[in-house]
Amino acid sequence: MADLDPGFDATAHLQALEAQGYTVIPDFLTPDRLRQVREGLAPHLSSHAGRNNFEGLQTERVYTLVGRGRVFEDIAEDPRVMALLDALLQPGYLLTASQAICIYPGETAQPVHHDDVFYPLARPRASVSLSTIVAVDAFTADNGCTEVIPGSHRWSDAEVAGAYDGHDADAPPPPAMAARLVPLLMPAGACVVFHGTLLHRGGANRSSGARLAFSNQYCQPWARTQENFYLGIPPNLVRGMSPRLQTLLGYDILPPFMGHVTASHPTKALREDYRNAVATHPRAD
Ligand SMILES: O=C(O)CCC(=O)C(=O)O
Repeated sequence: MADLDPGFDATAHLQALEAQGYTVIPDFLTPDRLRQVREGLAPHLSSHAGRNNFEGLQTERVYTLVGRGRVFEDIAEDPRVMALLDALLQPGYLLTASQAICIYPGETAQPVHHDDVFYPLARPRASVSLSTIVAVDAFTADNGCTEVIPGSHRWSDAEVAGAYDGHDADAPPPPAMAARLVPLLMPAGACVVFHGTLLHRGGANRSSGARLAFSNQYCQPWARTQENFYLGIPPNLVRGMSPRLQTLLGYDILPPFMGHVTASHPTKALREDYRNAVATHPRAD
């Protein structure tokens, strides 16, 4: 993992996260990194669309992004994001989702939601996850930029009622809730980091160009992840990843013994000579 830039003011970002539920790192990706991201994504785009109003019928998502190239591996363990997560999540936190989101012209606004809605824990509460969204195209007022409700990370269950809860992706948000959304206008390369409890949505794309972004999301080490990376990323790929990234993907023990593989450390299962202990089962071939 690269070293933490000494100019990065983690304290100021943590204060913003505490106060408003989100913070923006404006210079997150260099122009060269942005170029690598575009090149890495190009082969996976222009082939499909979302399946419902949440994924976006005029939106293209590329899941399991972290497994699709070295540049995405590096970004998933960016030291600035890690510094913020180290302060907000327990050691051993996990990558829970990693996807590109390309919102095409004509897309309507996504349902207002918060990203850790599927953990059945009463609000207000601490977030179980934190999300990042990186603008690959600049986020403008009309191209589908992310919209957030500042301070909503503190809202109670009653206050978030009417937001998307995983059931009806076509239901509009309560007008009073929608009125509080503010657009995140960000230059290409900027990254917003926000609490999993913060209400937000992808905006409508009323422009003539696509809005490309990607999102890595991280959760507490005891929470179930959205993406099943054990099956989604072949073990021979994970074997070549950094120890830090392997931990983010769940190849580590949460003390005292969560995550063991037949009583062994999970990285042993990544070794080329690993022999699965139940491989003698007649149905294992
Ligand atoms: O694309 C965006 O700006 C937001 C997407 C989002 O919040 C989601 O898909 O969960």
